[in-house]
Amino acid sequence: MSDPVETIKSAVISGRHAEIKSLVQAAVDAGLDPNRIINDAMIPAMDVVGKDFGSGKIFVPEMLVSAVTMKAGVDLLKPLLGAGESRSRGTVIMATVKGDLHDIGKNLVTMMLEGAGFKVIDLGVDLSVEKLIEQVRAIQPDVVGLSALLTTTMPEIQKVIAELKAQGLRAKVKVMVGGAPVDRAFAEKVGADGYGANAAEAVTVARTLTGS
Ligand code: B1M
Repeated sequence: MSDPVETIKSAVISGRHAEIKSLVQAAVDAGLDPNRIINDAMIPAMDVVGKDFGSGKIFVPEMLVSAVTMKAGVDLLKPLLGAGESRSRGTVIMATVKGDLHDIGKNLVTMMLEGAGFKVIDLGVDLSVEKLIEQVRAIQPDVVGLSALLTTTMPEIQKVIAELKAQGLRAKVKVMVGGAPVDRAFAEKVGADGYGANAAEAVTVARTLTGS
């Protein structure tokens, strides 16, 4: 029998979106931990896809089909991951910054935070500084979570933090940042309150920031 982790990883890499739900369901039925399916199969698959794209082996359409395949698998797992705590640990708004359409990582962080008991308001992708500020005013979250996947969009994080300061909102909200090109040094440099290297770490950081 083939290893379900390897089978799912290979399905995401080759973008076999019609098959993914039945493969993931079979793995769940066989008792595989949903976190393992995401962490050991799907995320490493996207790393392979990224490397293949970077080396010119595949192009944007293939990368997109892999992303769609991963999303279909994650959607199936979502209810299983969200069965966590019932009391709210605080409110988080999540968004990818302006110019950035990569939302798989943000969606995973959102799911994990929800599973850990946070109320999460997902504002989607490509959020302008102005829109974010407007939402911070309206929602008054405990934490603003910003995700950036492109080196060209990372500076948007700094712009959001600067505007929060300029609008007198910085002391009222914690800022957590993440995304593949973002690291702790960058987070510190731009004055974020926390940095999560992955979705699980994001939960720990959010709990620390909210004291929950
Ligand atoms: Co794009 N892309 N892409 N892409 N893409 C990358 C990021 C790239 C590294 C690929 C490469 O060249 N090797 C490269 C960026 C290079 C750079 O900036 N230096 C790249 C490029 C160049 C582009 C385009 C410019 C390509 C083009 O059009 N020529 C274009 C830009 C579009 C735009 O945003 N304006 C583009 C487009 C796309 C698709 C639309 C086709 C698709 C995205 C679909 C979607 O998201 N709905 C796509 C994909 C799939 C990727 C790769 C292959 C995979 C990203 C991903 O989903 N990873 C990516 C290569 C790679 O990263 N290996 C690549 C899996 C995901 C679970 O990980 O998002 O890192 P990640 O999230 C992690 C952590 O980072 C962390 O937790 C998550 C879970 O563990 N995290 C946080 C994320 N956000 C967080 C927030 C937090 C805390 C933790 O707190 C708030």
